[in-house]
Amino acid sequence: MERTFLAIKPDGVQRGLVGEIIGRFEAKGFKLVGMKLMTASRELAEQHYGVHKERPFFAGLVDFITSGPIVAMVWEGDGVVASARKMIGATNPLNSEPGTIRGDLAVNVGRNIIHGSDAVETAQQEISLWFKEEELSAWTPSLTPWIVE
Ligand code: IDP
Ligand code: MG
Repeated sequence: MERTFLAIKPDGVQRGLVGEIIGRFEAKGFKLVGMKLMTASRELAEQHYGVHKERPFFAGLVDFITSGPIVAMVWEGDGVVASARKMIGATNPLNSEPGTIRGDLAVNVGRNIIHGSDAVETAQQEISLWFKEEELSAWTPSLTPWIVE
């Protein structure tokens, strides 16, 4: 079953948006399989954003993402990687459609409140970077037959 890595960034936690954001993925019908509140080390953040290491915003991004607790999560469901990206919205919140998390709740690219994996393969790498296998729960929500055929 497809899984994605989502993280509510320090700005989302500081702004009290954890429940609002998690609620959207719950209400959609995806399944939460892992979650922890944690402050990322520099090493972890640099690995996570390694693809951006030559970009001018890299150092500031790592400073920001390690500046306080984040909510790291793994969500599961058919098509969850692409669907979560749609629910999150464009990278720059000023370009994110209303109805998306960034479109509804943020205004600045450096404070865009949530991360979501951009592809199935990236998701697998990010999940193993952030979580140990035993931190993930395989479970069957009793509502599943009312959400998926
Ligand atoms: P994504 O989070 O939508 O996948 P990416 O292009 O992968 O966007 O960039 C990773 C993160 O780097 C963004 O979510 C944002 O926090 C930060 N970022 C991207 N572009 C800029 C920028 O131009 N200025 C400041 N921060 C940026
Ligand atoms: Mg990205």
